[in-house]
Amino acid sequence: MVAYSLSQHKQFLTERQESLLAEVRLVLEQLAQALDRLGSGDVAPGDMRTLRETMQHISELFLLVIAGEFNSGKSTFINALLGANILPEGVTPTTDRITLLRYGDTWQENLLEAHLIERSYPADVLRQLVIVDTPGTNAVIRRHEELTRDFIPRSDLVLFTTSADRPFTESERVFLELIKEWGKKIVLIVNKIDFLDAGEYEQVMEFVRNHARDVLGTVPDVFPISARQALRARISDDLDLWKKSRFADVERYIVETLDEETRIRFKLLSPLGVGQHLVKRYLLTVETRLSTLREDFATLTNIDQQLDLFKEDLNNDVQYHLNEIDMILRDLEIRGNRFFDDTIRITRLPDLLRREHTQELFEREVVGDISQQIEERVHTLIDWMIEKDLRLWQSTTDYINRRRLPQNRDGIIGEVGGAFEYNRGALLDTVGEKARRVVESYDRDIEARAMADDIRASVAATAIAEAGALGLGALLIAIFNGMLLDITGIVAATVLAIGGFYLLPAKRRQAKRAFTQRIDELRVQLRQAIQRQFNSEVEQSITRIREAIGPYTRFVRAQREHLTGLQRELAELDRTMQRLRVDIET
Ligand SMILES: Nc1nc2c(ncn2[C@@H]2O[C@H](COP(=O)(O)OP(=O)(O)O)[C@@H](O)[C@H]2O)c(=O)[nH]1
Ligand SMILES: [Mg+2]
Repeated sequence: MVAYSLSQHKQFLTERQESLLAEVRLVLEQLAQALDRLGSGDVAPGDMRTLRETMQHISELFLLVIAGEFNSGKSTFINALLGANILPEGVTPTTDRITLLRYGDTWQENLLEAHLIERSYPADVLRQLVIVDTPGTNAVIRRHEELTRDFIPRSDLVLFTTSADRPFTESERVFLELIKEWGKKIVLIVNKIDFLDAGEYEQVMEFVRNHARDVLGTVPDVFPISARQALRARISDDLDLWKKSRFADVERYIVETLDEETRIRFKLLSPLGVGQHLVKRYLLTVETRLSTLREDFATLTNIDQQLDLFKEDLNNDVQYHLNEIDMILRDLEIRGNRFFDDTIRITRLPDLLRREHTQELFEREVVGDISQQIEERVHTLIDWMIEKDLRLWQSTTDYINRRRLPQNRDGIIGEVGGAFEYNRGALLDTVGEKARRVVESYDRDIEARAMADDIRASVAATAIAEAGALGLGALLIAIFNGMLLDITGIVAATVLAIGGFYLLPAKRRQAKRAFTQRIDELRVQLRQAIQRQFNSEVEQSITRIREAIGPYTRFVRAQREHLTGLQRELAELDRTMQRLRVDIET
């Protein structure tokens, strides 16, 4: 096998071509790395293979690919070009393989891949290029279409044949679009013009040009020919028929226009076309994912805002209820002072001496149901908080579930969705499931009891240490008893010595002052304890929700960073390739 290639032609490459070649290699290498980073499950294996093949292919001989619908005359065209019946022609699609024709001193045949055969033949035109015969596009024989399609990225120039008797079919249009997507140079061949009279000929050419412009954006070189006439003319040396075949133009194009310099230029452009096509494709993947992530992020922001709102709401409510508790304590203070005014008097001396009776009075008139009143307030808060906590879990579950709904995955499942969509889906399933279970098993009573216990313990531990587990009423009575002892001591003294009388008003004042002071302390301590406890309950509840959705949050953050980086990188590669393209073209 004689291999002519860009690298083996190195002595013919100018310094500039050398450096462009190095740049093309580098940018493709960078693209391969970027696609690797996108994740193995996220890049279609075919695309990775195509990229690798393209990189290898840079150093191979110029590849001229003949594509077009089955029976449009591709094989006949190549035979005419080589001047011999090298390839089988026929109206039935007999071969489902691609044939590579290379220069060789002798006729040889090698099977390269399952559907790729290589033949050598001593035709001069093959010294410069490898000509590829494809089975063609054919809606009926899918396999042919696949084979041809997979081969397109490797080509450096595509000669696209359409048959003049059925020019530009729908499947040809689709196929041309594909060739264009890979950034390939295209030349159009309108074959079998021997079928047409002059009028038809103009019509067909007009039709082909218009459609080519629609699909490609520009009108490519179009060569109307009769391959069959050209082949016959070649074999029988029939000059008239040769002229009729109009084959000379296309041959000149291949042999002369496609000179060494042009071939090198196309050869350098070809991998860029592949690279840019892949960049576009995966930029789209990245963008689709980023837009999914943007919505995910919005969902997380919503959940966050809810949590903040919950905190704020609860804080307001706690303040309100604390003020109410203040009022209760203020009333207590007023009642207490009145009680001291009423009871610490000479006229009440007999009562004062009956301590138990006085204590009962104090309990009834001053203490009353103050414990229950305060507890009620606290319970209202607890109930509010439990309700709100449950509702937070419910709406979090709803938010998560909305992100797992199948319609959110539309258009991104399958090839493009890849590992990203799979991981994201699995994650949302787990997180959503967990949140749902919390909601389902939420027991308000148990939660409320636990919270009440916490608050009681906290109040007992910090606010009113003396009270221990006795509760507020008991505490107040204990305080009162302390004062009462003091006062009864005075009362006893009063009975024994006249001088004690004068002490009584002072003692009353002192008792009132002390009582007020104790109530103030109580108020401050209660306020602090309740506030602290509720704050910590809110934090706990928020932390629990944050932890539950944590894996999702982390996924969204990490992926967003990762994909934003890749997006920048791919866009940069695209710019580099665009610049290289311009460099090569000029
Ligand atoms: N009339 C006419 N028939 C042609 C021409 N070129 C090829 N054919 C015939 O069209 C059929 C298909 O040709 P072939 O080269 O096998 O087409 P392929 O399937 O595209 O390779 C064969 O019978 C050829 O003889 C042409 O220029 N004019
Ligand atoms: Mg054929």
